Amino acid sequence: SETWHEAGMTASTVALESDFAKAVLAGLSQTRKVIPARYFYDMRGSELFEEITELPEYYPTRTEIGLLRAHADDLGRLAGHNRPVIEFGAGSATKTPLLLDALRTTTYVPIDISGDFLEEAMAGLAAERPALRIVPVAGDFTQALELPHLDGPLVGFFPGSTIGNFDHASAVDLLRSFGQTLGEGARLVIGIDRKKDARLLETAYDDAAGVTAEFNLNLLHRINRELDGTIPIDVFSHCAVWQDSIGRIEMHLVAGREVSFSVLGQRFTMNAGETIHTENSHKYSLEEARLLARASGWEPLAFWTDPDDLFGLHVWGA
Ligand code: AVI
Repeated sequence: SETWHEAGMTASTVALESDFAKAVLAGLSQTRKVIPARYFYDMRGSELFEEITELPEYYPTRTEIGLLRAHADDLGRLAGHNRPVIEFGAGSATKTPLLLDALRTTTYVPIDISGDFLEEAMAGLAAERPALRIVPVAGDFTQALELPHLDGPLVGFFPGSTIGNFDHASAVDLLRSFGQTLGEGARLVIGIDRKKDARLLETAYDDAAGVTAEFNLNLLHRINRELDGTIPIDVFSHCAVWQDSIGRIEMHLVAGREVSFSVLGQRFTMNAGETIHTENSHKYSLEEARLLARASGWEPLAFWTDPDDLFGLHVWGA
C-alpha cells in the first residue's frame, strides 16, 4: 500500500518482520527442520482443531468434559465458589460453562491470543449467561500479562492438556508464571493427558478421516498464503509417532521425494524422507503430573481420571 511504499517497505518486508515469518525462516534453516505448534492456529487451523476435538479417535476432549461433569461438586469444594475464573487460552471455550457452573462463578476472564475468535466465543457465552461478568483479555498467555483488578483469590483454568505442547522446562516456566499472575491463595484447574498404549496415542493423532493430517498440512498452506511460499504440498504427508523415551507424541510433515521451494524469497531443499517437526504433545503419568506441579511451585490438591485411565484432571493450590 501507499504507506508501506512511503516508508520504504513492501508487503514482504512487513511479512518478514512477523513472528510467524521469523519462526518459519529460522526453523526451516535448521538441520532438523521445525516449526512451533502455535502457528497451527490461523482461522482454518482453529476450525480444524475444533473438528479434531469431535473425532472418535481423539479421546482427550470428551474425557475431560466427562471428568468436569463427574467432579463438579469436588471442584467447587476444592477450588472455591464465587471466585473469578481466569482461563489461559480460552479458544472456543466449550468446557468453560462446566467449570463456571461447578464454581458458581460470576466473573470470568478469558485470555486468548486470537482476539476475533475470542470475541465470537464470548458473544455466545454472554447471550447464554446474561448475569456473568466477562472481562476478555486478548494476549499471549505465555508472556507476562497484566490482569484487570479482580477480588481474589483467583482460579486459573488450563484445560485440554495444552500444557503437553510445551517441553518440560517451558512447562515449568509457564506454570510458575501462572502462579505469579494468579497470586496468593490461587487454585489451578488443569487437564493433563496421560501416558498410555502407543497405538491408542498414535491413532488419536492420525485419525481415519484425515482431519489431523489436514490440520498438520494446513501449516504449509498457511506458509504459502502468508509468506509467499512455493511449497508443493502434495509432496508432504502427515506422520504422528510416539517417542517413548521422551514421553511425547511428535507430529511431522514428511517429504515424499527430494523437494525444493522458497519462502519469502529464501530457498530451501529437503531430501526424500526428511521431515519438518511441527508438534510435540507430552503425556504425563499421574505421578509425573504431580512432580510437574511441585517443580513449578504448586501443591497438588486432587486429581481424577476416567475408568480407562485416559486423561487426568487436577486441582493445584498456590
Ligand atoms: C491443543 N493440543 C493440546 C492438542 C494436542 O493434543 O496436543 C493439539 C493437537 N494436535 C493434534 N491433535 C490435537
